[in-house]
Amino acid sequence: VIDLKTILKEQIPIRKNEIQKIKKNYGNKKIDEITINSLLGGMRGNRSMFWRSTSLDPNLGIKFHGLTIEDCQKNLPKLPNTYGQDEKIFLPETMLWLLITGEVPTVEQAMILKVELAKRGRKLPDYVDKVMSTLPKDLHPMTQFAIGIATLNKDSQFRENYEKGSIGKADYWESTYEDTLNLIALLPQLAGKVYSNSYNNGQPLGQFNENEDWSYNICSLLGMTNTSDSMNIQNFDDKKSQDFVNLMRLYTGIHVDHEGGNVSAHATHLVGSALSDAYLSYSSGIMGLAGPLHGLAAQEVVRFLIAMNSNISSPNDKKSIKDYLWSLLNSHKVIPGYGHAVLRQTDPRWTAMVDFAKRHPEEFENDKNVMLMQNLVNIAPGVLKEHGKTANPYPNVDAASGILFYHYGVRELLFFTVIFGCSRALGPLSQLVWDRGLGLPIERPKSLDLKSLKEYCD
Ligand code: FAM
Repeated sequence: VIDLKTILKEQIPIRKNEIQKIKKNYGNKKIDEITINSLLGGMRGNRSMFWRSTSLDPNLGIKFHGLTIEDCQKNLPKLPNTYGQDEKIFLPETMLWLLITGEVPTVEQAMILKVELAKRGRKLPDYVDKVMSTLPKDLHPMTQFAIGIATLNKDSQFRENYEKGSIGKADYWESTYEDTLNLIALLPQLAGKVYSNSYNNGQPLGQFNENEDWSYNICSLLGMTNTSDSMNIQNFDDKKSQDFVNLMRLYTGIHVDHEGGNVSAHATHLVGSALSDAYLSYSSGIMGLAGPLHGLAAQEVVRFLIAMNSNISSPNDKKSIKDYLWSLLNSHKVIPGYGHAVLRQTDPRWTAMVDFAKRHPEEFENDKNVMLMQNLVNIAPGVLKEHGKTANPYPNVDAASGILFYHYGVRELLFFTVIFGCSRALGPLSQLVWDRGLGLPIERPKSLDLKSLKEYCD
């Protein structure tokens, strides 16, 4: 079978049956205990959520249906006639197939999905364009993005069918699938619209090319390719243009999901559990991604690297770097890009981004910020260990990602998170389709008031 929807149609009853059997036979089995610390501590570590496709291993990092990032780089197929394709980088379209089906697509399957997404993404509906054009140019890019996504719910097939009463519970997944694919397909257009609104007086910087892939279209709509689709605002030559598109494919391919408990994924899942459609659900995810403890970290790292470079004589000056880090820690600040709530080793997403820089030495050899970013990994973990507080002294993904985009000219730090938001749609929305397919119920944990909490404290 080569069509994603047909595969899904076959898989859903099998998996639904499996889940029903698990519920029936093991429904009362204990998985975890809730402590007062977890109740008051952001539910850290509570195993209380079903997330079908990805799981975060503290040492190996994120796994997509059991595949690490390295496995995905090796196994996800490369597609013929792809602009400037880099052999080590997969297209997010292939990842989307993996997330939804649990299987690595064939080249043919991935091609069909790529073409289908490009078709669905070719035009932002006029009413969305209009709504977004009226937004103040200085409205936060993530607010614009969330508004654009929520506005699309006018076209939600799920919402319309539900209102008409024309579908039953067993059919919900099908229109959710349609909404999901339409939304993902339109994200390059929405990101381009936000970028031109915020930084180019609303004038388009590029146009959508139906023959190209999803990440290429993000770049061309930002005006950042040297092809005829784009204004080429950075004056890229062929190599730089292709490298930038590959950086975008890499970034948007590995940020798709980080299991279910992170704020953007959990928010999408929670809102979706009320049968809100894919557009409303994911615009809530975007609102969460906009928070400084979640999606904004990459921009903090860029600020930190630039500030440090202007305070030290050279990015190779180990002693000054060490002193700078201690001065941060001694003034009770954190070292941005280091540490993680779950990971206990270097984030393999960081490794993949740094590997990109290492494979393009001629591009980055004179970039002081990228040099500093690479040197820090040999210094910051030692300092953090000596400091003695951090559970994980190693770099997380944000330590590398922002500064690479910055290098290519994306200098509008507030915009980084919009690119993150394009990528993050793929995981939580795949889950939403399965939430409907499996008929998962509305989320409704029990909360405790202070009086009840105190009753546990005797
Ligand atoms: N620099 C200095 N101190 C740090 C630190 C860092 N990079 N990471 C953790 N700590 C401190 C932390 O503040 C806490 O101190 P207190 O006991 O005084 O509150 C202590 O070490 C124990 O924290 P933890 O258990 O190791 O980390 P948490 O799970 O509480 O927090 C992070 C995890 C990511 C919020 C934290 O490591 C941090 O603030 N890192 C720097 C900011 C950053 O890079 N954020 C990006 C996270 C990224 F992965 C993402 O989600 N986008």
